[in-house]
Amino acid sequence: MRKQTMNRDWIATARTLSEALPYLQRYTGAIVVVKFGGNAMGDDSAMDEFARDIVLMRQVGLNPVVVHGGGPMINDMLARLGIASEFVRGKRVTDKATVEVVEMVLTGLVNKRIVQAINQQGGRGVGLSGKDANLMVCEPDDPELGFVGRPVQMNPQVLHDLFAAGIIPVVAPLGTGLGENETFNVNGDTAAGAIAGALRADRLLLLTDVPGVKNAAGEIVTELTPEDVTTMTEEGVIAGGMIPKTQTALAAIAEGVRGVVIIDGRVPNACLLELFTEHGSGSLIKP
Ligand code: X2W
Repeated sequence: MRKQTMNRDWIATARTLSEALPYLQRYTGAIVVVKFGGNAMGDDSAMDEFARDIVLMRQVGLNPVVVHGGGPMINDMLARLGIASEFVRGKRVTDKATVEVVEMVLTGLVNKRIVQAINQQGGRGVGLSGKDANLMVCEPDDPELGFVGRPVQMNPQVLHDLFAAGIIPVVAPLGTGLGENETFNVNGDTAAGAIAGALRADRLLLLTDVPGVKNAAGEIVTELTPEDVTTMTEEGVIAGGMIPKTQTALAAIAEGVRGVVIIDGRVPNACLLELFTEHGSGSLIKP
């Protein structure tokens, strides 16, 4: 039954949709890579809301790709199995036993949870990892880190094929090697940057649990250039956990990604706010 009452909320909803038109037009056909980190995942309702935003993007003519992490979920499973784990410069030291757990947790549990959430919202999500169709071929990143991979060869055709079929690809950050039977654990941000670069994506959205890049006064900077990022990093204003994100952004832009946005995935409808409103959200890094 259609409701006939006209209150402020409904009028505002219609207005929001109407105001989104130029943004919808701007992004038609655009490739948007969304990095969904383990810390941004939250509970079931946050997962459903994220999935709904992704399905909406696809519905209005964008080509979204989800690249996920799952560090906290890997930590939980390693603890249950009694396997100790440590991080060096933000990356997990990954021996043979650890890489098996990483692959099982990311491609098994986390990937399928996201795929299921997308499908429950009426999308067609299909999960894959960097091994599928040789999407992400890696070399060892650093001998100290064991089976941590650095993407050296990307084969993104499979993603274009999935876009053409109306499918939303959901990618777990595992890579295959140049040798036989190698499996590499790739940092989720690194994987998202490499995939966005290979696709020459219009946008890479890095969903995290902080509101964006802060300046020396502690205020969020809404727009910055790669040069600003370099200066702010040299000055120590960009520091700690933000460095891997901004470095991923710079690498992705160097490969032809048109803009990278660091946003707070905990904000409701963070992706929609960024793409379809004047307001935007987080920090946009763009040449
Ligand atoms: C990460 C992969 C998962 C990830 C790990 O083992 O935790 C490396 O550190 P978040 O949730 O995005 O942090 N890989 C090499 O990146 O998860």
